Formats: sequence, structure tokens, C-alpha cells
Amino acid sequence: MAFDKLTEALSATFKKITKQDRISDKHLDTLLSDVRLALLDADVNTKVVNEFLTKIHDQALNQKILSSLKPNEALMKLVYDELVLLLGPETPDFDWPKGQRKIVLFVGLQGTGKTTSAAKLAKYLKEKKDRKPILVAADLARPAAIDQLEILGQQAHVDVYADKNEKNALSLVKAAMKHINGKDYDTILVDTAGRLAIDEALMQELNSIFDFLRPDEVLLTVDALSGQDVIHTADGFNKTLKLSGLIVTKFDADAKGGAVLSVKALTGVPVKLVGTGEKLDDTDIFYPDRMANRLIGMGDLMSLVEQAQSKLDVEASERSMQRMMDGIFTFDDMLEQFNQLSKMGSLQNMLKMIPGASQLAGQVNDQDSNAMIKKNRAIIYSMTKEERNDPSLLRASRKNRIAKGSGTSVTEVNRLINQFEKAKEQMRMLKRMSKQFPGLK
Ligand SMILES: Nc1nc2c(ncn2[C@@H]2O[C@H](COP(=O)(O)OP(=O)(O)OP(=O)(O)O)[C@@H](O)[C@H]2O)c(=O)[nH]1
Ligand SMILES: [Mg+2]
Repeated sequence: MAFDKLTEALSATFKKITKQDRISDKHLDTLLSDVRLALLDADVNTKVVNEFLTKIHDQALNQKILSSLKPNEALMKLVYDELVLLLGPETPDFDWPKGQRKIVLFVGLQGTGKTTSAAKLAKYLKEKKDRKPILVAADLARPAAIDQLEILGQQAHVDVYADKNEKNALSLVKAAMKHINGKDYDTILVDTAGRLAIDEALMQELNSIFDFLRPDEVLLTVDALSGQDVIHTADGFNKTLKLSGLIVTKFDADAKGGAVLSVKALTGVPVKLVGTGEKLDDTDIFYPDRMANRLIGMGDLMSLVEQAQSKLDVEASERSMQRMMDGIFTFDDMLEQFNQLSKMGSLQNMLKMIPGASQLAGQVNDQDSNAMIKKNRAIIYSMTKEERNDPSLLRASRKNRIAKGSGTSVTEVNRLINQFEKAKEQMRMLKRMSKQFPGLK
């Protein structure tokens, strides 16, 4: 998944100063050059990296971070704030007033995910925002495009307007609006044709549709895998169409994600959605503050809780959230998390949202995940109630007993205890920092 390496490198950098009370001027330079390498390695645009670091360096000096009591937290906060600005700072909301009709136009190069994203957003708006969407199949470049949108519409339980006999995209859109007028659809999502590269004919077609529709949102889909090309594409489309946002698709397949970090700064167009898989539920609203939290290794509890709320009983997730915010974390809490995780689909994605557990994510793939969860649960189940509450009781003989009882080894027991301690440490930090980080509240 995009940003994995960057998150790892950034949290490693912050960890270097965790135990230090003061950082020197020179030390700050070393730390920032680590951050620079991590960003460049993630394919973030050089100009963006330079500006980003200059801002952080200057502010670090101004804010007397070097002499502050907890320089690591102060520096993290600074990097967090700058990341939020770099990625947003506005949070995209699709909270449109009830009864107001909204039109969303999807544009983008061939195969970047327009059709899929249109269906994903339609499903999201219908299920989460109580809208009544209709999809319009205005990609007439190939007949299969209409079938594809119709199938996706069925899967999402969203109506689709299509006309296989129409050859002109603008005429189709006009007919679609005629069909829609007087009906109670409040959100119109228009899928359009793509091309391999930006060309005159495509732009003219899109421009005529744009002029007629005057859409509320023009969303450009870009493939995360295309790296820095994203910036040229966004610029190219933006010249003619006035984009309102980007949808970065195939985020799941990209390990770097640097373009996402650069594109707002370079084009002024914010990322509003990310595609995280081929299924219709695989889409995320792009929250700059949550992403910044994740990037600095603080996890993304908000998103985790939201997913937990949609897939599990609300009470259990609220209880576990409250305990975390209170800085309480025992093996029973860890067990509860494992139980929840096993119900929530991709373990890797979930682990990344839990502060302190992101390292764990790198160690598993989703195929192994069930086995791993089973093992860890078995280890915790083999502990007594007292041991779960007080890991300091876990001496060698007890560890032996637990390993035997759970069919694992002492090394595996130790590994889990280690992970537990790390998570607990981050929970404490989270508690201290929750006041400063709006995204954590
Ligand atoms: N892994 C992954 N695959 C995606 C994502 N979004 C779209 N895809 C896949 O990418 C392929 C192209 O997606 P489409 O939605 O058809 O793209 P398009 O822009 O409409 O393509 P054209 O209409 O041909 O220009 C399909 O196989 C999708 O399933 C994503 O977020 N992650
Ligand atoms: Mg398409």
C-alpha cells in the first residue's frame, strides 16, 4: 500500500529522538535530512520536498523546538501540521444539503478508474450520505463501457442512464438530463470516455459536456502507479476543465505514493478520494489530517473506528476507543483488537490504523493473517487474568507455560509481549498528544 515505506521511515526518524531530552541544531539537520531522504524515496517531487523542509526547519528554530521539553513530540507536531497543509488542508465533504441537486463529472485518462470510481462514489453517497444517485454512461468510445457501468450500477443498487444507440456524448448527456428532470435523483454522476493521452478531441468533448452541465464537482482520476506523470495530467486537464478534485486510484498497488503528496502543492487541486481496491467498497475519502497522522506513524484511529462502527457493534468499538484515549491498554484490549480485526477484512490495512501496530502490518500478508491472529489469540488465551492485566508477571516459567498452552514457542510469546509493550508506549503518547492533534480526537 502506498506510503508504507514513507511511514516506516518517518516513524523511524521520530523514534531516534524519543528518548532524548534535547536536540542540537546539528541533530535537527540530520533528522531533517532523514525526512528528506524518506520523502524523495517515496517519489515526492523535489521542489515540494525542499519547500516542505525549509518551512519545517525555519519553524523548528522559531518555535524553540530544540529546547522544548519533548522535542520529538514538538517536531512530530510540526511535521504533522505541515503535512496537513501539504495534503489539504480542507477536508472534502460530500455533505451536500438535502434536496440540492449535485452533478459530478468524472474525467481521466484511459484505464485510470473513472467508471469504477463513479460507481464507488455513487454507492458511498447512497449508503452513507442518504443521497439518491444516478449514474450516466457518457463513455461512448466503446460499447463495453456502457455494459461495465450497468453492471457496477446493479451491484451498487444505483440506477444507470444509458443509450446504446446514441453516438454523441453531449447529446447523450442532454438526453440524460431531460430524463432525470422531474425525477427525485439528487446526485448525478457522469462517466466519460478516456484516452491514452490528453488530446484535442477528448478535451473538446469534455469541454462541451462541462459547459452544458456546469457540474458541482469535476473529479480527475489518476493512477497512483503513474507517479510524477500525475502532475502533468492534472495540469493538462485543469487548463480546460477547472478540476475540483483528484481521485487517486490503485493506491493499494503502489508502495510509494509520492505523487499524492506533491500534487496539491504543484497543481492546487486537492485529492478528494483514494481507490484502495477493485471492489465497490474499496474507496476512502481523503482526510488530510488522518493521512498526516498515519504518515508520522500515529495510526488512524478515526478511520478504524468508522470501519469498526460499520462492521461491528458500535458499543464495543466505542469502549475500546475510550480505553485507548484514557491510555489504558492490556492484553485483553489487544485480544479485543485481534477479535475485531479478524472481522474487518484486510488485516494489513487495519493494522496500519492502530498506533504502534504499523510495524506488525509489514510482517504479515493477508493470507498469513488469519494464522497470525489465531496464534496471537491462543497466546493471550493461555495467559491468566492477572497476567493479561500485568505483563510484568510474565517471567520465564510463565512464558514456558503459555508457549506450551498455546502451541507456540517462547520466542513467539516474547514477540507478542514486545509488540504489546510498543503499542502500549504509543497509546500513552497518543493520550498525551490527543489534545494537539485534531485528527486523533
Ligand atoms: N487495484 C485497484 N484497481 C482499480 C482501482 N480502481 C479501478 N481499478 C481497476 O482498474 C481497471 C480500470 O478501471 P476503470 O474504472 O474501467 O477505468 P476507466 O478510467 O473507466 O477506463 P476507460 O473507461 O477504459 O478509460 C479495472 O480493472 C478496475 O477494476 C483501485 O483503486 N484499485
Ligand atoms: Mg470507463
